[in-house]
Amino acid sequence: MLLSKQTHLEQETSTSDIVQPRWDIFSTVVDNFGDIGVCWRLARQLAAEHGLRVRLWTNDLISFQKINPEIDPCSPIQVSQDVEIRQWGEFNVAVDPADVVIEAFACELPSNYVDAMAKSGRRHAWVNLEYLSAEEWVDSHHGLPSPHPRLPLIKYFFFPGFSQRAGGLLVEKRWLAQRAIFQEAVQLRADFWRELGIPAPEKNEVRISLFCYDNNAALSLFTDWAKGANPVVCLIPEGVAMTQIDTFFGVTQPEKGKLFKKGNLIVRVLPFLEQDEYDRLLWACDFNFVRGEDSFIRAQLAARPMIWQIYPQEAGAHWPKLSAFLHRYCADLPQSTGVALTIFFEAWNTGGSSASLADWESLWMHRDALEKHAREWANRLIKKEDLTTKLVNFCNNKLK
Ligand code: TRH
Repeated sequence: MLLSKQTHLEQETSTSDIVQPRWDIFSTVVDNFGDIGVCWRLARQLAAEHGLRVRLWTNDLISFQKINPEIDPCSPIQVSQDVEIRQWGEFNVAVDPADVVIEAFACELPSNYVDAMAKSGRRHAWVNLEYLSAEEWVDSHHGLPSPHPRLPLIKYFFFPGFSQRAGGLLVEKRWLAQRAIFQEAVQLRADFWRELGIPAPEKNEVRISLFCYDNNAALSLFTDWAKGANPVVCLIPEGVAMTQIDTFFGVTQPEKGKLFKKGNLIVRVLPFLEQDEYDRLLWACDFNFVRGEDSFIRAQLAARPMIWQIYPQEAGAHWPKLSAFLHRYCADLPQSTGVALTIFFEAWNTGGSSASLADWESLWMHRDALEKHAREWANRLIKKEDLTTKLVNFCNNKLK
């Protein structure tokens, strides 16, 4: 796509390069959409808010296309939203390395690219962008160097996080202003629902988005919502909670566009949305279930109450991360609300396998406190220095 722009973006030395370092971001899709989701957000923000020239290397254009429909999966070099996108294969990274090199989530750079960095005769800021964690150890590990065992290169660890000392969170300034306007303007929200082909919320309805890993706790949630006092409309991206929709509604293959109803619950299966549209969905709903890393942060910035399903790791390594987040998030909640939220988070993350089930009514009775807290929490996050700004400053310092 737009190959003609490629020449403009080819990374040759020019006068502007002296003041504006060039960036390469490498991302591999292990599973799901979080890796490319985070890297795409970062790349766009670097280009849009910092005016930087960015190449984003990915091994999986098909997953990328799901969150950015502009992507042509057959095109190894293309430009989208001022970011040059390159397909990352063994053979095509024999390029002049950029000044700043981001290795996202320890994806391991191609050895010929690393050799080229060592031989370039220029300084490089080489950073491993780590997964997000709310744990305290992140503060002392953020920014640590790791000298290359063979070559005269140093890689630095950059840890996103919630504290002042950590690497911050991805917060897009251009987006924040739009979120505030969107949430104030009835007409904008009505237009959004119309474009999605969904009626605007009815009085007393609770509108909920649900993005999770395969999670049997969704069954008890569906049961609660179907029996509940208020109508619930639950919006689920295609491919998510399929087994639970099948089991609860007795359907096979719930496809996008389909609607299922039982008692006071309506479930609608949505197409996978473009990333910005998904952000809007989070802004528009009363409550969001999210997962992984990127939707987790988007839900917090949406200033709406949310439940997070953390990416499950072997030997339960994810539980301390979940507790560390809850410890921060619940610190300023009224005690009874914090307890109810913690119980729900834990039940949701055991996937219905523990004795306690995700009990919606016990959580939703705290609606007012949860909503107030969600607004305050979002404002607090927004006031902090964002990840992209911190990363730019960090890398500029390493280039000096
Ligand atoms: O897809 P995920 O489960 O990604 C995970 C996590 O990042 C996890 O930490 C990592 O180890 C694993 O991937 C490999 O959830 P996450 O992080 O929320 O990423 C989803 C992305 O998809 C996010 O950028 C939002 C985007 N998205 C859309 O663009 N449209 C949609 O309709 C939906 C539901 C999501």
